[in-house]
Amino acid sequence: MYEDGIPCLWMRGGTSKGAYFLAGDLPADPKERDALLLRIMGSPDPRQIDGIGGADPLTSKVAVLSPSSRGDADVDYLFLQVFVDQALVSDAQGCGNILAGVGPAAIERGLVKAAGTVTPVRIHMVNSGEVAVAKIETPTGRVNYRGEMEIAGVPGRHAPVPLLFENIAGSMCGALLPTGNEVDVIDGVEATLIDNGMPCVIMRAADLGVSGTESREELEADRQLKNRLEAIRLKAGAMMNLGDVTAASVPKMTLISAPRNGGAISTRCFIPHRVHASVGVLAAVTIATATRLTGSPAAALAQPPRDGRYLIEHPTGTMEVFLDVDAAGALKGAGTVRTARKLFDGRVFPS
Ligand code: NQM
Repeated sequence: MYEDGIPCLWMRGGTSKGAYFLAGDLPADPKERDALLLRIMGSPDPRQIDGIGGADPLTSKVAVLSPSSRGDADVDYLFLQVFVDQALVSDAQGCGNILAGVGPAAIERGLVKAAGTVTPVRIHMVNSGEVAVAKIETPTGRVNYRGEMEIAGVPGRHAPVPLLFENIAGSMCGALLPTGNEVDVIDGVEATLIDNGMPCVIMRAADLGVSGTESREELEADRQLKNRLEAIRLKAGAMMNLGDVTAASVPKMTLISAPRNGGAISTRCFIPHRVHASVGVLAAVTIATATRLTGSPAAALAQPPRDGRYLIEHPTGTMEVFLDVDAAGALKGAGTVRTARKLFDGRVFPS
């Protein structure tokens, strides 16, 4: 089977890279589909040498696109995290970086027609059931990837892809604060268990014995820290209505400290076992949201936003997110700007 390969678009979305498929080109049965994706990516293997995955969770991602099942969206987007060194594929989270490539991919594949200079694409994020709007430059009726937008963690400049989110609070956990508390104490560590688009556990880096300025490599080498975080994560997962998260890529374990480069807050994010090279889009929105909760450890460390804009500091720079808050202080929506690039369009051959 699959002697002729499977149509596959390999794209960078924000600071991630992944394989974009049409649902109709993959098996309908999720078990069969996941087994196939593991073979395509080359997992489980820390080097993913026999597959197209990049040996990093940020480059071992899949977007499955289909015509939208809903009247209020143009395209359905199911995100799947293919673990690198375990035979696991998880749909327990969305991905705001891979989302940046969904609008372009939907236009490339004819699921959405380019309409004018900028084509708004309404994307149903199947993982959470919410809709995001991406604005894609289509000046000549085709996607334009070239431009002047620079994002931290990606060399060069590209066309901007603005992303807007609505109603993402409680996307995977049922409520913004699934425990009902702004702060809980797990294994003696104060933590905000929060989901404004991404389930996150937000803790002071200092409470875990680190400064929060360490590099990705330094933190990943700290076995004691990783064991402590995993023990907290397993407890937090159950408290966040996520059940047993042993095999899930959520919640994201986020260490925060005071900003150092003029931003709102500094972050180091375990996703959940490797450290993010920057920060996830929906994770950044969720972290910004936590800074608004007076009981959260994030509030005391954070600097106030400028015009609703929060600069989230991360290991390779900053990500700007915007929170739309009404006069009563209620969150209405969120947004950010990413870029995306079509890298390769072809057929992939599973082993
Ligand atoms: O939070 C990685 C990424 C993500 C997730 C991760 C993301 C988001 O690609 O929206 O984008 O946290 O596993 O940056």
